[in-house]
Amino acid sequence: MKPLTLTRFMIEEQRRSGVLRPELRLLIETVARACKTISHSIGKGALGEVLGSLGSENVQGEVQKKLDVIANELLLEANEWGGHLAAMASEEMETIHRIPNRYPKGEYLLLFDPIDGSSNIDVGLSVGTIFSVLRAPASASGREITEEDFMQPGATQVASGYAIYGPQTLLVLTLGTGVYEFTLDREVGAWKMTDGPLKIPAGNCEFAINMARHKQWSPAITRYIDERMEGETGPCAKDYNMRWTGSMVADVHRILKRGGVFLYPADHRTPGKARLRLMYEANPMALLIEQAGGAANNGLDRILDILPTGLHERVGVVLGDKAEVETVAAYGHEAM
Ligand code: AHM
Ligand code: MG
Repeated sequence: MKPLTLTRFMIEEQRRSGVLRPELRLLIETVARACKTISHSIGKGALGEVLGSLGSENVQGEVQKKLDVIANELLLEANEWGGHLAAMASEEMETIHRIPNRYPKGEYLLLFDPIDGSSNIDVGLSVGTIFSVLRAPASASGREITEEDFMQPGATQVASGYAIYGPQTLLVLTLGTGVYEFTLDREVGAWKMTDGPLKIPAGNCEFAINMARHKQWSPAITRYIDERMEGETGPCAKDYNMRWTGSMVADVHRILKRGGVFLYPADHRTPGKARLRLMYEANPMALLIEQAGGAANNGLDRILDILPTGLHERVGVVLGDKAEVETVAAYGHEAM
């Protein structure tokens, strides 16, 4: 049987659920189209003069790569004129991007990390684009959208996903009814379903963490990792493997397909200090992971319940195999 295209999958989903609105379908199609263009630029590598840094810094004080800026512009341009969005926010921009007055406005809010795992760009390893879709609050109708309108817990996301630019270009998507994977068929330019609904395989003894940051870990995270490092003769009675790519999309994708757990804990020594961003990374990934039968917390509490207080807020992240993620939270609560 021929694989379903992304377009057909969403049209059938719209008929089946009666909940998926045509505007949301168009929005996802537009994001997916922009990801195709980003994939094309990344694929050219050094030949397309898209590698390297720009010499500028983003709002978080990180050096911007050329591709960070190219991908950000592509996503903004692609999504501005379609009429389904009220505003956008990006890891690369200080504040929100309102839809210009020359275009009609819709009810959705789009958030994205245009290139996640930027440190991998120049060495030709996997990077991705992560996105999250919220609905603008009803109270925002007829007035200008503000940052405050984005301050909604991740549980209210109506869709999230990522594109991963690796050996193949893949799109992994949830509309709140399971997680589906699409592969870009470069010859015809279409996204075709290649897996789904994805279910995280339970019991895979594998963790992904940046070990070099162990001084930042809380006693609970240290306990969790130490126990797993003890292997077969330790309390887990199993040998664990470690994997770390420095690219969240790649690490999360591996977990969705093969199981295991991903941890980027907050810095235990400084309240509020963490690496990953709640709204561009933690929330969209947490929705995908939960939809695939896994769990996601900040070391203690469910990520999707956190009420954001700022667009660029950072948060500790533990996600993947439900039993493992719950163990981390149990150790965290015990240590309090
Ligand atoms: P980025 O969006 O600026 O690329 O940063 C996020 C990335 C994640 O993809 C990854 O999990 C993490 O940063 C890697 O951090 P580290 O440099 O500590 O390995
Ligand atoms: Mg990122």
